[in-house]
Amino acid sequence: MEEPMKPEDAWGLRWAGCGHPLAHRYMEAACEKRSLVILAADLPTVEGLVSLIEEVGDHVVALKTHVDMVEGFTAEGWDSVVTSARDRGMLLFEDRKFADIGRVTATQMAGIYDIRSWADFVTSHSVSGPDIVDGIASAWDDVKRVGGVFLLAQMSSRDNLLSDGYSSRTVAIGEASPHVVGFIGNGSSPPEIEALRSMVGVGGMIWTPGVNLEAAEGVLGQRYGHPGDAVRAGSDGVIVGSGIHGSGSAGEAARAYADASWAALLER
Ligand code: BMP
Repeated sequence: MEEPMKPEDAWGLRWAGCGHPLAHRYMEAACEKRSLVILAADLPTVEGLVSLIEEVGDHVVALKTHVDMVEGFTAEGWDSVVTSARDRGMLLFEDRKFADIGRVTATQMAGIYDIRSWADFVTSHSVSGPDIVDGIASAWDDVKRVGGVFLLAQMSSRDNLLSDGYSSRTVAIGEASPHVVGFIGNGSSPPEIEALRSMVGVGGMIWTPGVNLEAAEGVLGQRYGHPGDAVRAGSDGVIVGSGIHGSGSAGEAARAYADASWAALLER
């Protein structure tokens, strides 16, 4: 196997600019797999998730989950998903999109799914203000783990309410917190990603859903752009769901997204 590229060479300013240790873990893993793919593993069963992880493991850097989507959830079943992802070198990213006050959010990190005990990253809205981030971080503190928060600065769904002003205030909340590792941007629109990158500067991750190699539109208002265009516009991670799990061969699709995203990183 080829030697992985040094992360400082592949990532340039982003490596030095993103001080969070989990951002560094992500960038290192991306170099090992030559991929910026975050798999949106939107499947309803543990068995389906584990077999998808096994199929795409070589090309996926982080596993994005919606744990509350799993039918018949049990802690043991979920543990097999977590173990399988970790065995294949993936970081775990729970797309919980927290939005409550800080105190309640801290309790939602525990509870039945105990997100704080296995997730390396979570998503959060910023609509309730900055304290939500401290609520999330306090839950990780309680189990002596470190995690990183991605704030939703933009969305890929049509007619969403996240205006430019909302995005820039979200970025300001993120910049003020050591727990925020980056932002979710709209992967379907390179100009929007460029605008977000200019707000964020070099020192924050931008990960983008709304990415597909074939489709321009998804169901129920989802919009798509090309993974290479997203990365060239300033995205550091392409979040891909149906483009991989909905294709005839998930393994081959994951490789295609990995190749497109990695080539674009090396171009920029
Ligand atoms: P797909 O590639 O199948 O359209 O899936 C996209 C994934 O990204 C979903 O899991 C969804 O929850 C998430 N997502 C999104 O599509 N747009 C956003 O603005 C934010 C998201 O988290």
